[in-house]
Amino acid sequence: DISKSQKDFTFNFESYMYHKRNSVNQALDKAVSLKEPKIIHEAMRYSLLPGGKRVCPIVCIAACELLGGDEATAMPAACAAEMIHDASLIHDDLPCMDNDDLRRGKPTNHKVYGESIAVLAGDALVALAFEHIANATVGVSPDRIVRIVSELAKAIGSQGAVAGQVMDLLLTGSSDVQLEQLEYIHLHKTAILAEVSAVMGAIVGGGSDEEVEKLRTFARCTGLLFQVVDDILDITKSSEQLGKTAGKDLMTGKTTYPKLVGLEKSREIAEKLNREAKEQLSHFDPEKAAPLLSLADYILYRQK
Ligand code: GRG
Repeated sequence: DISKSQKDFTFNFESYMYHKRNSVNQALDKAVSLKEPKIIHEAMRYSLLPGGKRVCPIVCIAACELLGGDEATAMPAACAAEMIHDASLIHDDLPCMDNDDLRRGKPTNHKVYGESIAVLAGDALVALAFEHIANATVGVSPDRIVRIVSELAKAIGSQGAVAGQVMDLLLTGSSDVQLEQLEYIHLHKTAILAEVSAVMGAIVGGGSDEEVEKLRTFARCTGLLFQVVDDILDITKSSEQLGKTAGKDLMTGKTTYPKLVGLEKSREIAEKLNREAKEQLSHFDPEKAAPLLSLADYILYRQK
């Protein structure tokens, strides 16, 4: 059927992302209004809006829609994922962590509001994420809501993002990081939020246990892929800029995939992760799976 296959190929990923990003931004604006005390809500809104790419919330919505749910059902969980993402960025930028001055092209939260407010803004965003899921999710059974609260809490705690961050801190400066350790850090620090976003979307979308696990694996592979491609771009971009073969990471001492296994093997790993991710969706209607399939390709082929 030519018209159907043409439709598959003409799925407009850029336009899909643009429209979903706008919906997410509107929902976040409403979810965090300027209440008293003003300064803390200002600090929360400063990091939340207008924000970054919104990949995690879009993954959450796309997973829900893939299983027949609608955007509104997934929106509170999608916003919660972004609140957690931004809280972790605020904390990660603090002087006691990465000590960064800039984030998304503007001064970091603590540069504007001071360290105490920045710590509290992160804490308040984490708390709000759970409050928002509990209060704003409509048309989902209580047992499914409890499941997503549990999934999200586990994903950010000492078995999840905190574990990834701790391992990263412990291994920073070490010249002997193994591939398994690097993968552990990326899976826990970075991939986990994409993973739980997909899982939450699948659960509120009414997915079976099997469907939820397929989406979990899809997002875990895609999240790790994001990091492998980041490492590859780091090295290829800086060698272009410097006209040398040594990438930026080689000078800063950061452990990366190309440094551990070489550029060619890193590309192979990236392609394998992309295939593994897409395989998870092979039993779904390709038209309905188009947003997530395109996302996995976009992450593999991105040039910046
Ligand atoms: C849950 C508050 C809390 C803390 C957990 C601080 C910490 C412990 C974890 C840090 C996790 C961290 C900073 C991971 C980096 C994630 C990452 C790849 C950020 C960049 O994501 P993009 O490119 O950014 O999606 P935009 O700006 O587009 O949103």
